[in-house]
Amino acid sequence: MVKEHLVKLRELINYHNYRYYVLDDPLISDSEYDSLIKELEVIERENPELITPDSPTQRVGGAVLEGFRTVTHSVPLLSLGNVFSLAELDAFNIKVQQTLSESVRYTAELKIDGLAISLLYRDGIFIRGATRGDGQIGEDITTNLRTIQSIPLRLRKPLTGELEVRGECYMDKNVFSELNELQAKKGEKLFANPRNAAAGSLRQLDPKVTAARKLNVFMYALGYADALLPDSHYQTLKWFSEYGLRTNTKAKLCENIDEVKSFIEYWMEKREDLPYEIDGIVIKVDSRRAQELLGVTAKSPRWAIAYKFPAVQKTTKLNDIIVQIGRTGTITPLAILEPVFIAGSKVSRASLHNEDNVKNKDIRIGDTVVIQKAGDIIPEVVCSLKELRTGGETLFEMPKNCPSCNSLLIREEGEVALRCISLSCPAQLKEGIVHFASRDALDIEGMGPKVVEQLLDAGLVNNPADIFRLTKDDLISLERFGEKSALKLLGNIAKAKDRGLSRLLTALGIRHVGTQIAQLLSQYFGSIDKLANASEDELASIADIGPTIANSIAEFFKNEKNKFLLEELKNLGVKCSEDLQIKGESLKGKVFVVTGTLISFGRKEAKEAIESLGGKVTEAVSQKTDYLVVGEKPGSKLDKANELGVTILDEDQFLLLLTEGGYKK
Ligand code: 3BA
Repeated sequence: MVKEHLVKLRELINYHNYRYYVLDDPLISDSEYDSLIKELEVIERENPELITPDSPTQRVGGAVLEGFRTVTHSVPLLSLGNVFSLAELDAFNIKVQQTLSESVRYTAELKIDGLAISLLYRDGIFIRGATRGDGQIGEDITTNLRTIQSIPLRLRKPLTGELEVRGECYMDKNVFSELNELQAKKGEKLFANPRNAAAGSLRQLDPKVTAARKLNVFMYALGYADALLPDSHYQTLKWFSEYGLRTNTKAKLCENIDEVKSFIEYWMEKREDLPYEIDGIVIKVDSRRAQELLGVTAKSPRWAIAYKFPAVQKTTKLNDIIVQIGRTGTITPLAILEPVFIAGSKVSRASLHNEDNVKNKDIRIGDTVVIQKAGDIIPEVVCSLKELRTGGETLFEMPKNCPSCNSLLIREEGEVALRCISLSCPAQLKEGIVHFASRDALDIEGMGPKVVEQLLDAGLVNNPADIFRLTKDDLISLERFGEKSALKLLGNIAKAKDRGLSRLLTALGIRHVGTQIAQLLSQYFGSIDKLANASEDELASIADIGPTIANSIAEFFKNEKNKFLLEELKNLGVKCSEDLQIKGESLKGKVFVVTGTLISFGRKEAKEAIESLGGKVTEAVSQKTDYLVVGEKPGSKLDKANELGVTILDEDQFLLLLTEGGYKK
């Protein structure tokens, strides 16, 4: 009785889910839908034995993962060739026509700017979802994909055997804007575009986070099916939809290449009106039989091509030009714009690169300017439209003094940029601290530009060391901080103490020392004291370190203020050395996986030993694995390694490899 009702209720919910997410044509209101879910939850709570994994209540699992396993795609996901002009598209069409010697129909589809995914169904139940990865091997992101409402946990029609479908996972433009507003409020890093936001959301180890990100999917390709599907790709898309898989309804079956071109031109105009970003149009030979005749090249099918749209440009008014002060005091001009939406995000600032660029392009305050956004790149001003000038425009001049600390700006010999060389410039301090806490440096989550500004304004932080003196009460005194968020940030600050020398060196922001040089110095010296005591000559004698870097490092450690800062950091318990000193390079570039119990090593020790000789240790066996080290009671990794032909080492052989490389315990 209860069971029958449950089955009916689930069917009803699935049906309305389908109406809403797949057909985009809901029959009931959100609150009616919510009350159905509530009812289901109540019945399941009272009858837990009746809960099934494909129940609509089972989308968000409880457990947080430690990492993602790898998945070998049974049919590789190919890549797509690109064309950038209609002429190139003609060339593609001619080649296709020649091979087929019959008229061809094409399906033209919007090219969604997201991430390719694969969904696997067995007997109609969703059993595994994966990223594309390199096309051969991807990551198992089943738990995250289950949280996406437009992915059915059970197909709408019975289907025996396996079905693997591919598509794109993406984030709607409005969801993206909301997410970034939230990130800004929390002082966390902003995503550059919806694509990055979707990627970041899929990579979450906690499925609850993914669930909150409201991702969406469109399915557009068949990977593998035991069942017989239509020969036409266009009909296959219809078939997907009937089975409950969401497809993009804008796809069009074109009788010839001219219809394809009209489709392209139409969507080039209208792309801004779509709720999601597209970066082109995908053109596919419609008949699967014809597709098979055409075949594939090394990595992409001969029967499909992507027509890529050019970078999006828009015009807007340039209201002002301000200057930005970088962490090292460089001054760069920045355009303040009348806000415009480009490809899903609001643009109100754009880079002008440097003073010479402003002069050469004759860009004036009050001009109407063309701005451009291409992929991941920050928006930039392309040019100004001189014919639209009214006469009220004003020329921009670089300031003589620093807008933050008022000290005289200087232009160093051989450099294009002006610089503020004051040691007590607040703007530089802010950028310096933001950098100190940033992801590649000490990686203090929750300490983005907004929070740093609050801390500086409140006088709680005057140098990087002050971060480690912050108390719960300090943080609670700030706007938007509660007990919980304060404790969380303090926890993150505590974690930052142990990041090790290499990250600390990056964080210090020594001129010309980025993450790579920092790593190199950290491996060479092992502790900050040894580095601080090295002479300029010694530094310059290290491979990859030239005289400019050597000089900059030496100067940094001579500076009294810096010496004091390092002393303070040390006293506050910040780790100034690197545990993992590379003792050799015999395993450089080699990838290891360890399985089973080793007698002479703990897991962690084995990992450190491998890393000390330049090797890398990963969790799962893949085609990238060079060695599988096998202890007692090995797991399924051994089978996998055998399957892939990975070299297998027993403990003796492993020890020999280490000692030959110069490893001593
Ligand atoms: N159709 C991306 N590849 C696509 C199946 C082929 C294909 C795409 C597509 C190879 C989109 C390359 C990665 C991949 C599944 C391989 C689309 C889109 N068709 N509509 C022809 O909208 N981004 N991407 N994905 N297999």
